[in-house]
Amino acid sequence: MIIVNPTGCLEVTTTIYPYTSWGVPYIHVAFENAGAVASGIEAAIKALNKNGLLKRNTRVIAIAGDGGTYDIGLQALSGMLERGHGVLYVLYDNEAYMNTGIQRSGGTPKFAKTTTMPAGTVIRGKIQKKKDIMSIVMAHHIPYAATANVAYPPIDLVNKVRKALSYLEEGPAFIHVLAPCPPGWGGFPDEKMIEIARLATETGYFPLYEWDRDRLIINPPSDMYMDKRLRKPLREFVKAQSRWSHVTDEEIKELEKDIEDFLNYLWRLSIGSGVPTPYA
Ligand SMILES: Cc1ncc(C[n+]2csc(CCOP(=O)(O)OP(=O)(O)O)c2C)c(N)n1
Ligand SMILES: [Mg+2]
Repeated sequence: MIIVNPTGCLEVTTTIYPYTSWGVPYIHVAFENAGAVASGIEAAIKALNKNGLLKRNTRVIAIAGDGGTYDIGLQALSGMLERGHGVLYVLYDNEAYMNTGIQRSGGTPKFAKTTTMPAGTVIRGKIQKKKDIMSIVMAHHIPYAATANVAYPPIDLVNKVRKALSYLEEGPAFIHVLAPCPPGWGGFPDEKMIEIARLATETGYFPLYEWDRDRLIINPPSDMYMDKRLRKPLREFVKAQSRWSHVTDEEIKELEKDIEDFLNYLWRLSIGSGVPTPYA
């Protein structure tokens, strides 16, 4: 495999000169062009294979942050998806530009405070909702897209990566992974990171689902949490983090309503897929 990684926390923590954590070919690219560079590498591998100069099926995996994907890299990503390059693109979403000091991104959720959207009495943190990046990706009708969460590595995340790689002959695959940033989200020690990540799914805030050849499948345990009664209260997730320490009960209700609406939207998409969700 060849890894393509734009600037961000993953790059700064794994490539500190003169060391590297990568045991495979790795290319560091600019913030905005992971999709374009990955496309070029994939096309080159195809051409070399065709000419008999390479006799291997080398896979190309791009791994980029939310800033590099929702915002500055979106055009390059869309081009890659639209041209149908057989690349796995992994978005690790820590919900802000963390490497440069917690600036808001399109992936930052509503009311979360960042250094560029601090919370006061008038502005309550981020004004806008988190961008629905999965729907944007799904609109390209690529063979495979999925959400995943670092709290569920086996079986869910690992299986999704395997499945995504097995689809690359057909075209691009995309995995959107929620990855909490303890210093950026604040209010909990590093060792609670996985617990916080799990709460994101248990409260319905970050549901797990797959877009598998144009069918939407809601995955366990999210399928269970489609039933409001089985979801954990959103407050448990929100109040554990200092980025939301200022939010009022009314504001939590507003966030809950957005979750309810989004889960209903997912449910409606999944109905047509022929894979019924048990608890909706
Ligand atoms: C064109 C450009 N603008 C700004 C930067 C500075 N910069 C480097 S990393 C980064 C934030 C990356 O955010 P994200 O993609 O979410 O990754 P994270 O740091 O959160 O892992 C910024 C703004 C840059 N490298 N290039
Ligand atoms: Mg980020």
